[in-house]
Amino acid sequence: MKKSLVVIPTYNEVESIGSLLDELAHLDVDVLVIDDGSPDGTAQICRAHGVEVLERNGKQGLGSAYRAGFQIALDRGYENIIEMDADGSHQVSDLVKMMEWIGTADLLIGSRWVTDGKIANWSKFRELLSKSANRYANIVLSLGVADTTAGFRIYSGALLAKMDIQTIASEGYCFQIEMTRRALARGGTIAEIPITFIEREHGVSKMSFAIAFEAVVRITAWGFLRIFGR
Ligand SMILES: Nc1nc2c(ncn2[C@@H]2O[C@H](COP(=O)(O)OP(=O)(O)OP(=O)(O)O)[C@@H](O)[C@H]2O)c(=O)[nH]1
Ligand SMILES: [Mg+2]
Repeated sequence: MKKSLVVIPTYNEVESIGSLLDELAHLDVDVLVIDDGSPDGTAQICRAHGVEVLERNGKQGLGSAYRAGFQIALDRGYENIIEMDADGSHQVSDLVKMMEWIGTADLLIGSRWVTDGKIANWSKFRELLSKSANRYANIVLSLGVADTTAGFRIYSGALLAKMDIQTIASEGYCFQIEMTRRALARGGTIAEIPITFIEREHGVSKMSFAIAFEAVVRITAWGFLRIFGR
């Protein structure tokens, strides 16, 4: 067993998963794919690459996929737990840079919205949506993190073990914001490392109105709880 586990949630990523796994094979990491019964055969591709797949019945959401994958990582005692998308948005070359910072903070975030962070292929609308969500979360929750919705991260096992991940309720990209809050609440330190985020060229986005709506509702509710105490 290696020290680091890369947890990759997948739903219909047959066009991009193979090349990602090929690149990860050069790194000193184990890989675990959480596939929600992708009808396109994503899981078969992973197994053909010799990669372990947790296959679940039907699409159960990103949050639930990460909870399942993180629990396995903790049970096995990995020192570093890495999360990464399978759609080509997160690059292995950036992961290599992020891994150089292991040990300097409990949570390393591959960030689009710090100096030298970049985005490619994104519509102005998606850029505005992401920036607005981050700005709103920071105003309401004072997180002090430029990219709280980022899904490209390295958690130390020690921090993740303290985070009671099974009680994280969010399902969409709000999951990332809730995990950021929880990390800070448990005394975790956070550092952001600039990455180049490339919007998917293949496959279908799972971003939806429901996912954005969940974030607005939850952030607002957490903001009220902060102001009125709990
Ligand atoms: N296991 C599992 N994986 C999921 C689910 N929803 C999305 N994913 C995966 O999570 C990663 C991020 O999902 P994306 O569709 O890229 O979502 P996004 O990054 O917010 O939106 P786009 O990049 O615009 O498509 C990808 O690897 C998806 O395949 C799900 O319900 N279950
Ligand atoms: Mg994506």
